[in-house]
Amino acid sequence: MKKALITGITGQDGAYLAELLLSKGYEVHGIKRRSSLINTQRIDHLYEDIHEHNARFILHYGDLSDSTNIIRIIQEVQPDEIYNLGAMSHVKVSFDEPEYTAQVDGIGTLRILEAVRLLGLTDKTRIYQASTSELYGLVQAVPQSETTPFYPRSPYAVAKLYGYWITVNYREAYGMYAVNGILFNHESPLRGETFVTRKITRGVAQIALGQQEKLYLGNLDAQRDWGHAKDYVEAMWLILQQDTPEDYVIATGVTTRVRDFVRMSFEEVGIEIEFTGEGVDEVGRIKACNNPAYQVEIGKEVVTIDPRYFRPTEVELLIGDPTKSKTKLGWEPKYDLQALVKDMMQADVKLFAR
Ligand code: NDP
Ligand code: GDR
Repeated sequence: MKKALITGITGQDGAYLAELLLSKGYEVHGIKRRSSLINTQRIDHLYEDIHEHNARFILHYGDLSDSTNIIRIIQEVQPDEIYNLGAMSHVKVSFDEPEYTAQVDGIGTLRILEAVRLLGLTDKTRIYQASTSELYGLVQAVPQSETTPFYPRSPYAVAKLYGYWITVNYREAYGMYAVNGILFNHESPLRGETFVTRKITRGVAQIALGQQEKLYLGNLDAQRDWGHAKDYVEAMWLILQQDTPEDYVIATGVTTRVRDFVRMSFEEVGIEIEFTGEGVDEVGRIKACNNPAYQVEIGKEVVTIDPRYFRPTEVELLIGDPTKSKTKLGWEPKYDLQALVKDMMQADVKLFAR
């Protein structure tokens, strides 16, 4: 039985990846942080009592800022595959916590690589590093591929740049199977509540149900290449199953503005929205409602710009070129944006209707 170790198992991707690997027959180990409240909601359905024989889902307390802890867990588990998904993953928050972000997202990656090397596991353990389209930052060329130059625009992206290159360096220096998946934005009903897509689908569901007045957002012009996390964890696994270790872009190749994601989310519940005004004065109002289940007021302002959500330096346009992953990995996403919005909206309407 293959053993996988996932850092960031309590996060969106960790939860979907754990589910996928369990379905493939892996023994799955995950690193979770100690917190004052239970933080395992996304993986509770996978939990198995460790007192039972043959439990295939095992959690370990740990933190990417603690080398000794990382070394001990890797030594104990002796994993065939490590998926390093743990990170302070919020771009805006990284401007408030730049040093911590560097420690965890940058040096944390080094801690994993170095632990595998020190423990003599370089021939056994394959390592996946969760790299990001945020590396491209300020647009150099589109669509962005494995050969597009990087220009990171946040402490998060700069820390991930270190993670990217130290992974490449350990591969080249020590012959390790250590690879980067350069994943573009991927979302799901499990997405953290403060990322823009989930903030929108939660807000729209609550506005439709009469539980919230309006949605405050930042830059509506930003363009993102959004896919579904379920599809993207399949790609992570494929990236570690190849004969030669290489880095891959994972994306849909389609980009959409934040404003249009808002529009599509309202449409999903039968509400038409109209945007007027410019810059910080732009607002979104309800134009029509074709769903008798919702008593919304036509003309009501439901989207307002709040500059507090602007970033000191923004990434305006991301659109990935998935040619290499399609041809070499045979990877194709099953969800398009419409199907993603539908999945998220249905889940949030259900959540708030309860
Ligand atoms: P989440 O924010 O949902 O999950 C992050 C995970 O990392 C959580 O389990 C979190 O634990 C854990 N974590 C945070 N800090 C530490 C730490 N100091 N030590 C150990 N674990 C820690 O992110 P996603 O699941 O969306 O993303 C997974 C990875 O992929 C991240 O590295 C992210 O940067 C990267 N990525 C994500 C993309 C996306 O669109 N989702 C695109 C490209 C890259 P806790 O639950 O306790 O907070
Ligand atoms: P991103 O995701 O920064 O791309 O990083 P996020 O959803 O936070 O922002 C996407 C775009 O939407 C704009 N935006 C807002 N963003 C948030 N969070 N809240 C708002 O109210 C809001 N209004 C507009 C942002 O300015 C931005 O342009 C995500 C994370 O998962 C990273 O970890 C990952 O590496 C990248 O995706 C790929």
